Amino acid sequence: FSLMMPTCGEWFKWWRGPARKVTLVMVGLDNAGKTTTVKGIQGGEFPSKVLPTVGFSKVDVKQDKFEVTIFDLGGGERIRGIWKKYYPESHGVVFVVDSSDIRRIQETKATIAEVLRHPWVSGKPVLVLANKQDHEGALAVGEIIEHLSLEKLVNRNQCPCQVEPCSAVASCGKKADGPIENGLNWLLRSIGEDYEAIRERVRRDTERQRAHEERENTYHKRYESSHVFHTHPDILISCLSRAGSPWS
Ligand SMILES: Nc1nc2c(ncn2[C@@H]2O[C@H](COP(=O)(O)OP(=O)(O)OP(=O)(O)O)[C@@H](O)[C@H]2O)c(=O)[nH]1
Ligand SMILES: [Mg+2]
Repeated sequence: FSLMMPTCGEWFKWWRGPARKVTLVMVGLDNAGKTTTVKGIQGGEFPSKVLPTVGFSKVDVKQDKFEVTIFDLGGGERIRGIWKKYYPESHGVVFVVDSSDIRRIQETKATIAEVLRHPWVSGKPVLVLANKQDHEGALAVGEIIEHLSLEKLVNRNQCPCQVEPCSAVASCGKKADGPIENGLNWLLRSIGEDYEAIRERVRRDTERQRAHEERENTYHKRYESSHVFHTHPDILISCLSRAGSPWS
């Protein structure tokens, strides 16, 4: 499921061309290490305390010829509903797994399956970071692939995929050449090799999302106006009188 390599001429044309804007969405269960990973990509020192992300945080980084916007989304169960709002504008996905949390591996499996089969995600490149490898007893890459049935999942959804074992904590404040950097470079290269097609896909998905939201708004407006109709004072009075109101 890997993408075709471009020719030397195409590479040369690309390197001489303008910087490419890429949007990535970073998802995964709460506590997986997404925000710590993003801090590492930004090149900062190891953060002494990382709070759970409520909603999202947006980070801009420059990587080679790419201007990258990363949406680091909160992974808490009640926040996951917002993830899909970021799928249409994303060129690729980073899914972070806590490799040391074997108790939640089934939840991780169900969550990644839901992300990859979403119509605004399938077909796009996905980087899976098997994080927290510094923990004793962390699942190795092979075990993660097996537990998540990843091969079947990416083939079914036509998502080019790479899995990198890493430790976001260990990579913070270090020169950017570790597994997270390798993974990010792979993801950007995959997007770069198919840039025009993915850009067109992003344009189409964003348009569909807008149309979908407009339809929902119209529905809500209609619902609100019918709600107003049902609470009309005359109707309220007639309900009260049926219930044996003292005024009847
Ligand atoms: N040992 C170890 N701890 C890590 C690693 N990455 C993150 N952590 C710790 O795991 C905890 C959660 O990290 P976050 O980066 O906040 O996780 P998150 O995925 O952003 O969580 P939400 O924002 O709630 O979705 C923090 O205490 C981090 O210090 C790692 O590679 N190794
Ligand atoms: Mg976070």
